[in-house]
Formats: sequence, structure tokens, C-alpha cells
Amino acid sequence: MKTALITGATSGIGKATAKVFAEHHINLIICGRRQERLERLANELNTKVAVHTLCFDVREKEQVFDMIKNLPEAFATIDILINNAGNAHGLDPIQTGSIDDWDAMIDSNVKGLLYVSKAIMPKMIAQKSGHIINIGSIAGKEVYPNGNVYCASKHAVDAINKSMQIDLNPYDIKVGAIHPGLVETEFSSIRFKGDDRRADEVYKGFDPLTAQDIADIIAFVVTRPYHVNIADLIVFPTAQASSTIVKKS
Ligand code: NDP
Ligand code: 8X3
Repeated sequence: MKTALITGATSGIGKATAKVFAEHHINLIICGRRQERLERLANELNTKVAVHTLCFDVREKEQVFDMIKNLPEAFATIDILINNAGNAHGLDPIQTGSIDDWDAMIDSNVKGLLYVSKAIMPKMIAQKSGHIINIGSIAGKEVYPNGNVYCASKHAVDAINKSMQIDLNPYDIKVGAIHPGLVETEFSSIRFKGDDRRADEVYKGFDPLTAQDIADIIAFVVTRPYHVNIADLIVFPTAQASSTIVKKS
């Protein structure tokens, strides 16, 4: 049985992916900062697969390396890494954006993804196999008004994904990115700092993607034969044509 480590498994895309992976009999290391949510999910899934919880902030590099280094023997071999943890914080013009928001996005979406990858890549190299999926965004392919630093963080994920493909190529490690458009999760509630009325507006008047839609695609990607690597994938709801073009009723 394979083992997957999923960051950001307490909510949205990461949580849905953990559930779908359990259906595919993939053992799980589920990560996030909210321990109660991790425990609840582990209790739900541990009748199907082995589940280990890791509660840490991806921005805290010592924690990241400590947690991954000290995994119990049964979870020490990681076959699949889903680099999913991340969020947008704020939606402001660059000239009035909050430096704290910028730090949070760069530190979690970019540096956190790098720390987790750095802790796991040597294991995959030693195993001579592994599969890394980086969750980017359409915001990593385009920029949109007021998206500035979030877009920059996801452009960085796009660049890191391509770089990983090149640098890990000699080691037979599969690397790919999935770049969703609008997915209804806790994402907008976090972006708007708990203003759920504003968050709900984002998904009104069209059918947004669900976390389950992305999880099903991730499951498809990880269940291809080893010689098949889905390297880069943009996924929109049908109503969306770009970051700024969404057909709403
Ligand atoms: P959610 O807010 O529902 O989930 C975000 C997850 O990331 C949570 O589990 C959260 O866990 C975790 N997380 C955030 N910051 C940290 C941190 N510093 N340390 C550890 N974990 C962290 O949003 P989504 O599921 O939508 O987002 C998942 C990914 O998908 C993100 O990278 C996002 O940028 C990307 N994405 C989302 C889209 C959307 O429209 N929703 C579209 C394109 C990409 P906890 O708070 O417990 O730590
Ligand atoms: C999340 C989608 O359009 O808000 O990455 O940037 S968007």
C-alpha cells in the first residue's frame, strides 16, 4: 500500500483528497494546524486505511523538519506528497496591501511548500520513486486586479513545480501541478478574514468547482501508471474562462 502526505488536510481540497485517497486504499499522513480537525478526520478514515496526524505550521521550518524526520516507522516511506497547504490573505491593491498578509502568503504558499518538499525529497531520492503534486492556482498562470501577492506566490509555485520536474528528473520522481480556478472551500472566508457574506458572493450566480472535484482529479493523477506523469493541469468550473471572466446569472 502507498502512503501519501497531504498538507492542508483540515479543510477544502486537502481534506477531500484525504477522503478520496482512503477510498483508493492509500495510507495517509494528514497535516494542518488544527489538531481537533485532524483527529476527527483520522477517526473517520482509520477504519479504511492507516492514518497518522501531524499538527504543524508549514511556515515553521524546525517543526516541519522535526515532524517529518520523526515519523513512525510505518509512515516513514512517503510515496506521494500533496503540497496543498496555503491560502490567500486579503484582496487589496498592492499600494495599500497589508505587509502581514504578504508575509503570510509568501511564508505559507511558497516557503512552507519548499520546507515540506525539502524534508521529503531526499527520502524519495533514496527510495528512487515518489510523486509530488503541487497545488498551484489559475492565479499562478495569470494576475488579476488586487491579486498581486497571492498571484506572485502561486506564480512561484508554478516555477517551483517546473524546477522540481527538471531537478528531480534524474531520480525518476514524478512531479506535477494542478491549478484550479474557483473552488468553493474556506478559501474566500480566510481571504476576507471571516467575512462570510463577502466570501459567499464570490461563488454566487454560477456553479463553482467543489473540493471533491479537485480531489477526484488528484486521485486520477496519482493512479496513472508510473511512466505517465501529468505535469500541469488547469481546472476551471465551466462558467469560468479566466481569472476575471466568469459567466454569472
Ligand atoms: P481552505 O482554506 O479550505 O484550506 C486551506 C488548508 O491549508 C487548510 O487545511 C489549512 O489548515 C492549510 N493551511 C493554511 N495555512 C497553513 C499553514 N501556515 N500551515 C499549515 N497548514 C496551513 O482552502 P482550499 O482547500 O481552497 O486551499 C487549498 C489550496 O488550494 C491552497 O494552496 C489554495 O491556494 C489552492 N487553491 C484554492 C482555490 C480555491 O478557489 N479555493 C483555487 C486554486 C488554488 P490549517 O488552517 O488547519 O492549518
Ligand atoms: C484561488 C482562485 O481566482 O481566487 O487560487 O485566485 S483565485
